[in-house]
Amino acid sequence: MLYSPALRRSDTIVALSTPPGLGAIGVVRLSGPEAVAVAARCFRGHDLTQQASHTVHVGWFVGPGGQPLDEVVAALFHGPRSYTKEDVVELSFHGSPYILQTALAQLVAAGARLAEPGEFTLRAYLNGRFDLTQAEAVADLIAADNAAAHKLALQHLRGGFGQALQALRSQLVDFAALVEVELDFAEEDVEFADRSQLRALVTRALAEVRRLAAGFGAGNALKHGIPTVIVGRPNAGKSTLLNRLLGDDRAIVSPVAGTTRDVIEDSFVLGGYRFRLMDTAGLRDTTDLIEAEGVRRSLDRVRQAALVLYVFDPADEPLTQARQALAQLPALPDAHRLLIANKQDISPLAPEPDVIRLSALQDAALEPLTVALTQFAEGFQPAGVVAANQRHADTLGRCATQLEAVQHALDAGLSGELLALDLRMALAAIGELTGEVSSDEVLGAIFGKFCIGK
Ligand SMILES: Nc1nc2c(ncn2[C@@H]2O[C@H](COP(=O)(O)OP(=O)(O)OP(=O)(O)O)[C@@H](O)[C@H]2O)c(=O)[nH]1
Ligand SMILES: [Mg+2]
Repeated sequence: MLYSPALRRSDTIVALSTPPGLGAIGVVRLSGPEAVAVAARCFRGHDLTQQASHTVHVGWFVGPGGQPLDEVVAALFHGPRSYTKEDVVELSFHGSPYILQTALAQLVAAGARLAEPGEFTLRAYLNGRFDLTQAEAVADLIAADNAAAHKLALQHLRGGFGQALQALRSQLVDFAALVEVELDFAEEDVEFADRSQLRALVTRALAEVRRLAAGFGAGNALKHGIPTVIVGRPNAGKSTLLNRLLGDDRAIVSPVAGTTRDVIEDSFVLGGYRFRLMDTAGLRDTTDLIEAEGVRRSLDRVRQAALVLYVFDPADEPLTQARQALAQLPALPDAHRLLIANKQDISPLAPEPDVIRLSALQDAALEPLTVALTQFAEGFQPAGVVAANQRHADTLGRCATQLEAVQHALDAGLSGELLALDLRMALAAIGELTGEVSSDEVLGAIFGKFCIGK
């Protein structure tokens, strides 16, 4: 869906802001120039059009045929001191789907239009309440289902992400203007824009863009779960461990070596962090085609994981061999590797500093492992604010390319015209990130993902 915000911003919009279905309370929200007037038309009590901002009023909402529908509380927020910076009215009803549907229809009849998904937040953005990365953070905040994702969204909502770039962008704008002025004096061969200062600024912007982009993997992992793979030889108890961590009988467990063939994936939250856990086929040389494919897939997951859990049964695989196998796995250079000696109830191992010993089958709590997992997650937190979604990562990539082009233009002493062009493109890329430069298409893609009423 494409937005044409300019056409629609004069509309007064209405939507249910609480989840559909039965609830103690259901909130219907109005925003726009006619918000108070529309609400007042359906409200018996104080004349809402005569009340001060930031006040609440108890009264009756009048339904079809002038019949009272429900006793409600109306909260008034006059723009710009509201979420959308427009006049906003929030009506709290008893949470009956019948009442709420009827009320919505009544408010539409009284002059409001049903809101599109994310339209309240779109307006807040268009009215300058926050930049685009903050608007996106509102959606992330609502979707956050663990403490780490919540913290990340909150950082973005506070504006940490856009602000640093906005500051750099406005300095670059000044330089771009100076370079363009030079073009007007091309004959006279003057330089208004100090090239070494410009270079330092571009270097700083590039460093910031790269830092934000580098954190994307971590930011994304915190949102969707830290990719954690369980590997080891067949029968080591990998699937048993997965089931225990998930608290669910997700994977088939059997004494037959080679039970798991495909990757089994699910996520769980531990200590406020989400882990995306993958159980894999046991690693061994095999002539069985299907099992060999399973092993190939296991190694594929190892290559993508931030955390590799190597499970072994000391009775089947001596410690030194397990250590070696773990070290030889094709994991990412910064992936964290943990060695887990399983089946301690039947094949006990003496304590070793690099080994977590447990019995996935017997232990009431998997304490040493859960402690290690939480510790890892804490250390995994990216420093400062980082890119959190694919759009940010893509746009940051383009910013970096454009800034590198500016750097190159400066190094090569290219003409003012070319430099000005590169600068303009770099500015456009940064502006796209913060929303200073935005197209309806971008806005549609972002706000279309919101729920209605936000
Ligand atoms: N005694 C004991 N048995 C265990 C423990 N963990 C797993 N087992 C048993 O070991 C056998 C293999 O367990 P699985 O979880 O299927 O092993 P796996 O590593 O997933 O095996 P594959 O899928 O074949 O690679 C099953 O019979 C489990 O019940 C444990 O801590 N103690
Ligand atoms: Mg298995």
